[in-house]
Amino acid sequence: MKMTFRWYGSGYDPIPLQYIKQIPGVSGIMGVLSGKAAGEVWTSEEIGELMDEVHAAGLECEVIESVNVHEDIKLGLDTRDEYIKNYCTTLENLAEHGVKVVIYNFMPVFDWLRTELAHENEDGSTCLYYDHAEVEGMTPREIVERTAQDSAGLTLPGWEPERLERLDEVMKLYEGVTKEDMRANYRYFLEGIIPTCERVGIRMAVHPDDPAWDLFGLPRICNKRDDLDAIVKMVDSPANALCVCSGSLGSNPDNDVPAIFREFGQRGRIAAAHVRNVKYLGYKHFQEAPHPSETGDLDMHAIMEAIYETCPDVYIRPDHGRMIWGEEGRPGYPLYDRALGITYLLGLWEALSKRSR
Ligand code: CS2
Ligand code: MN
Repeated sequence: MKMTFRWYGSGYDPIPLQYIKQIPGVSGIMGVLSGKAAGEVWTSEEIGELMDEVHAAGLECEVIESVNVHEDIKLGLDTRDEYIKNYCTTLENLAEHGVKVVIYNFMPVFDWLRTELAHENEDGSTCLYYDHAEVEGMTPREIVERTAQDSAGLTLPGWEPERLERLDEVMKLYEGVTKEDMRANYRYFLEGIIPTCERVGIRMAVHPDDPAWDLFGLPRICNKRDDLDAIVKMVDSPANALCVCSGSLGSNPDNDVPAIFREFGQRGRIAAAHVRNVKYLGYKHFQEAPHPSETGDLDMHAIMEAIYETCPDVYIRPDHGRMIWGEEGRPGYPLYDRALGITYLLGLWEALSKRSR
């Protein structure tokens, strides 16, 4: 297992690499070129600059999160071949610089979605929060505008301005696109990129839909066990793998998160894991909780045990955190609470490893 930390790059992430290096047990970051629009090639030179900076801080960057998939690929438009070609070039360039895993998602239009980015808790901390009843009363544009307003001037993953400029147009393009169509488009994408991955030694790790249910009538096809099963079967290669995210799948109490880790770990199809906790507040209504089991509804010990026993070589990160101790920054991606999460997860890991000896 390698413990990592998501980092958006200088000028995009308020957290200095040196602070990440100071968290005990962190081997590296999950990095990204934040300035890149979906569909653009990441050049070897640009990737090299990121790597030099990260390595100079004494950290590794073996995982990229994310190389975003252009909407035309998800929609199956004629222009997709060009974007798939670019994606392959980016993968080749990343491999040249030692990247082993690329996390991505295949969510239509949005990445993760919340109704509040700074929900106030009694203890004065704030967290990400979601209430479906509220979403049902809003248009996609309204939720996008609210999110942009609440994000402290920083762009959140999946909410890049160039993507959102086209929001109405893209929502229209999705009209009539069924889940079956979406699966066919997904398979086409995988068939286009997995041979390159196999050749250059990269594993693709798809991140599940967050929250784990349908939204605005969009064809979401990655939010339960059977979806993950269908995806890994589309192209049966270890390079076609998963990034299992406990908090995303766990937003839906019908998903048995430890069992999902165990099954796909045993099948050799988990390349990365996001490990965080959620607290259920009602039907399709939750907030993000601190990492320890006792503060939320997921059994974090059972999750870490499933990872330990079935896929001990994965890259892990604590995913999101609350804002505590007066920290200001990118909602969901604070330093302090994610560092606490790491320490807790490493504590579970040490206990698991010593007990099994
Ligand atoms: C992640 C997602 O940090 C996060 O919230 O869980 O944004 C994830 O990085 C993307 O969906 C992967 O493409
Ligand atoms: Mn996640």
